Amino acid sequence: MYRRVFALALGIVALAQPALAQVPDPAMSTATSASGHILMSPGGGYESLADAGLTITVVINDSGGSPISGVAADRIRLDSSNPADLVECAADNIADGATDGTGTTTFSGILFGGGFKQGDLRVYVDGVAIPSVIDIEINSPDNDASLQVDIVDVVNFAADLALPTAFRSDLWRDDVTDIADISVFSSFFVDFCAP
Ligand SMILES: [Ca+2]
Ligand SMILES: [Ca+2]
Repeated sequence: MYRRVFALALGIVALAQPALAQVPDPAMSTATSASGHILMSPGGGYESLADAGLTITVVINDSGGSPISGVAADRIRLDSSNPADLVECAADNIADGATDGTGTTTFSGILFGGGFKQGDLRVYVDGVAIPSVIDIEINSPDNDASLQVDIVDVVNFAADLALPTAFRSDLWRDDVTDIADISVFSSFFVDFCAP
């Protein structure tokens, strides 16, 4: 009887070990991309990360540094190092797909949401940040991150036009807030998250 219980216990340990080895360890994982700027809007910016040359490559490893395949896309999210800076539409700004046999996935799509952050983004796995700094600047016509481009954003945008440079409203990113930014803002007015 005792021998059978012991054998059963060994079997449980043997089953448990591979599962433990497959827990993502953000500190052992990496996220890399080129530096640059991209516009985000609740209904989607006008270009994808890939089109902007800013595809983010993520490699997810366990605590031993071994890659983990099959980590679902919705467990891997892109956000600011201070998540309050950017507000994403529900279920958006997740990885392109699950990690492959080398633990790798990418972010290459259009971003959906509001707010602004001048670089210092992170990729989060199960809510924990990978330490790698993603140097991508994001701003949005939804400058107050309410997930709707409305009159509040117009007031903020108009105030910024009086300033020589205001990253929040430099939507056509060239270090100047001018007619080009007005054109971009106007094209996204009343934009909102897809239901
Ligand atoms: Ca808004
Ligand atoms: Ca500009």
